[in-house]
Amino acid sequence: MCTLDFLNQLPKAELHLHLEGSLEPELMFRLAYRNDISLPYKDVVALKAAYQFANLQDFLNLYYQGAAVLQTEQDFYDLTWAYLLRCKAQGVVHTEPCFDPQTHTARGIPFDVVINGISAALKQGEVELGISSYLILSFLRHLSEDDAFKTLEAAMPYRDQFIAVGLDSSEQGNPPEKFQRVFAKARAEGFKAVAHAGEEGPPAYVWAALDMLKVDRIDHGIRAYEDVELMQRLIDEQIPLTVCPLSNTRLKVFSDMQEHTILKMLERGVMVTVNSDDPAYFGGYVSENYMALYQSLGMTDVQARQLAINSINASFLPDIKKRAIV
Ligand code: ES4
Ligand code: ZN
Repeated sequence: MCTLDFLNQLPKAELHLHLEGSLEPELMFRLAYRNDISLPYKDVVALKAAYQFANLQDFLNLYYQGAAVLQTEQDFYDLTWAYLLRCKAQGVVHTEPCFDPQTHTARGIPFDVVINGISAALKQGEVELGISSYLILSFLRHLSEDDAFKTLEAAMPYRDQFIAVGLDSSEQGNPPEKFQRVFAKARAEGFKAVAHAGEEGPPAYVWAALDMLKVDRIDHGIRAYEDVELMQRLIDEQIPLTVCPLSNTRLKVFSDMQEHTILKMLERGVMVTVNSDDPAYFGGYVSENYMALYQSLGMTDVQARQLAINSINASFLPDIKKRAIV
């Protein structure tokens, strides 16, 4: 069996995936045409050529521009369904994707259009593809906490359609503590919590996500490697990190995949997992992220299996469902 076949058949969970970041250029053009929106690129080739990023903000600018083609419930359905088909092809049996409601409500798209389109596809994915899922509602950290509170309030009538809140977008200068009260409110309402931290930001942001937001998982978290005490805490408390190798190299967090520390963290006993983040922009879905670790870091099959087991164990699935998979 070749490596890619081995990876694709390993039962995996994906725990860090922005649905808006799974918008492939071909679908972006199709939706732009369908909604009579003009894109500032003449074709898919020109758009893909623009996917050269010096840092996170560079990427976010294009990501928000691309998301503007999403207008109707059908658009959100089509986006989510296309992602689920990729999951099916790659052995992702459970997924916990996130979405950014504020990216859409700020453009006048009603909250219910966004969440109902996504939820319908996720439900269909369970029935037709056998892929279970829990949705995560992410707040944009470059906006105010007040805006996040309004978003949470708008989401409450749909509370059965998502399991957790998250925090994403521009990290530097927008520390976790800015969202301490809205995360406390969300947790009091029974939601789980995750947050991007230690992607570009310092280890202090990972500490703050744990101590002030009281998150269940850290998205990225790779810069925790710089802080000995923090590494020990992650190990002792088995706090999951949802790492995204291709994202980290495309956004220049690591200059080269050979510099990536994910396997060092794994060998130290950190609960790391492999995820694709924004696969349409970073060059691959979850299996391509595993492949990059084989090719650049000499990952073994034993390590790949452990990463897949970690992904199931770090999910929000109940223990009985975890045990049925691993
Ligand atoms: C994101 Cl890679 C990344 N980091 C922070 N926020 C994001 N939103 C979408 N992708
Ligand atoms: Zn992310």
